[in-house]
Amino acid sequence: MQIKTVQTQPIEGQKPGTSGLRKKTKVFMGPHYLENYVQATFDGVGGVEGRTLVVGGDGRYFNDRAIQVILRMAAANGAAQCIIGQGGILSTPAASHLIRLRGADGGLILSASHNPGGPDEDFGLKYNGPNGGPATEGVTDKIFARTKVIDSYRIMQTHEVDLDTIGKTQVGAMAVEIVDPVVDYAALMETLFDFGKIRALFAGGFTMRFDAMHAVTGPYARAILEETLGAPEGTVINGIPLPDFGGGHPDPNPIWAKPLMDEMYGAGAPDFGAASDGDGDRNMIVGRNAYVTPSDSLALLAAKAHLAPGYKAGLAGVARSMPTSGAVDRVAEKLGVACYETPTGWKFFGNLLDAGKATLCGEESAGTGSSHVREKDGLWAVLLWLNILAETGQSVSELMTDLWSEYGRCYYSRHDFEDVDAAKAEAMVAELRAKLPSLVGSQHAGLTVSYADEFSYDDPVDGSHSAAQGLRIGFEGGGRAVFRLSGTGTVGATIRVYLEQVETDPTAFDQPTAQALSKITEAALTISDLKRHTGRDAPNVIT
Ligand code: VG1
Ligand code: CO
Repeated sequence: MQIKTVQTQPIEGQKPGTSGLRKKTKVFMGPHYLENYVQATFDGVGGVEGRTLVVGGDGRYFNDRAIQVILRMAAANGAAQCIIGQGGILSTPAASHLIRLRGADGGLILSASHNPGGPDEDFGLKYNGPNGGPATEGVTDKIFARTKVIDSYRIMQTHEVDLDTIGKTQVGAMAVEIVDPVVDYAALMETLFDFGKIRALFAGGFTMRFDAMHAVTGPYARAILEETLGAPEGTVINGIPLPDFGGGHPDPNPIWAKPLMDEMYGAGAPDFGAASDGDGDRNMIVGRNAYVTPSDSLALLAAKAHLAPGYKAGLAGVARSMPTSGAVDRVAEKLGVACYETPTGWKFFGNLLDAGKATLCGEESAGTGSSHVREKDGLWAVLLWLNILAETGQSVSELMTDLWSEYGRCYYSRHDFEDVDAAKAEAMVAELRAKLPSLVGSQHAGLTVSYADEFSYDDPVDGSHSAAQGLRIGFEGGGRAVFRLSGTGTVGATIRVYLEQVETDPTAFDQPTAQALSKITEAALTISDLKRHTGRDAPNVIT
């Protein structure tokens, strides 16, 4: 067993985005690419000598081989121990929990989340810190700085580790422990929710469909929903993680989880439907004939979390990403707790959770989570919903109608323009940024602009400043349009346009979303001149 120092050169484009580094799988598999980034990560976090790391991924193509490389590099860099999910599997929230539970110094999570997987699709790698959360901006800046100057990496030349057998082994002097990926996570869930009540709900004939989308949540959902809570076998569909996710996008929204949507809106629909994404940190919630927008789901969970044992003392505060609708703000106001607005990406919630300023956090992109880990958590959200359904005896649509009657309905939609020429997307943003000050008071599609600004964030805990986090345009009457460029794509640029309109008249709660948002949509497209810049008439995906 020999430690080898391999000469390398900086490789372009290793800049972590919203959630770690994401690239085409073949780019990651290219000469020195993965190795460079892993060494830059180790260097960027101050070295891993004597440290304990958690390692696991969503099971996508290249997951297992990349883990072998990471293990040999961790050993060569002097790490004391690596804890790995059996088969190389760990959902993002389970990895976050394991880091915290075992007091590890950090972890490497292999995933490109909702991006498709396979040799011609996407791969990703992110570093999480000792609190179990995604590396902060400060840490990712250091990692990125290393990628630009790196000239060598260290790797041990040794045998492969058997990732499939639970137990302890060694790579050189480094201890390796293969653990069951589900057990610790399931035990945590049992401390938060009333499993007895949920079990009784299923025993009483309540029906559910959980679409794991051939991704990492399958084993977790089967163990918890079917084996522990007694939901009938077949409740979980697409429950075996596949390297290419069955050829789909493991993105839990009405577009990519269409079969589930069809079932929930068809004859004989179950009482409750849910789906999760590639790495298990997102969730989609849908009742019988009742899709719940992620922003509304966050509001409902905030309003009712006290019904679950883990949250019976109430919430310290809530937090949402800036583009997420203001529905949760209204709930927080009534609860008398603080509501924080952060940039997109879970890394910004970590400090608020660590400092005890927030208990629940969420994003419009179907991420919801709490202080139990430092990542968003798909199955956790589903279990909190189940606990609320069991306690109230109400249906999903009844719960939502009650929420809207009390707080108003925030109509919400996100329009994604994918694979736009990056220069054109940047030009659109630059032009819009320049004209923001002149927009106030102007009229578009019959709506008057009440404010227009660029969102930036001052972290209330560590004082760090994050600039240029999205352009916001508010309209008189409570409407809002937000523009930002995605930081998770691997091809060209994706322009996200977020549209929102609050409706407080209960007789207008049954409008189709597109209709309720038609004026805001028109105003957003006119103001940004999106078509002239990009040549696009319509978004690729509307959620
Ligand atoms: C997207 C979502 C964002 C989420 C991020 C990572 O980022 O909009 O809300 O935090 O994905 O989620 P972007 O930059 O493409 O808009 V996941 O499930 O990848 O870890
Ligand atoms: Co994800």
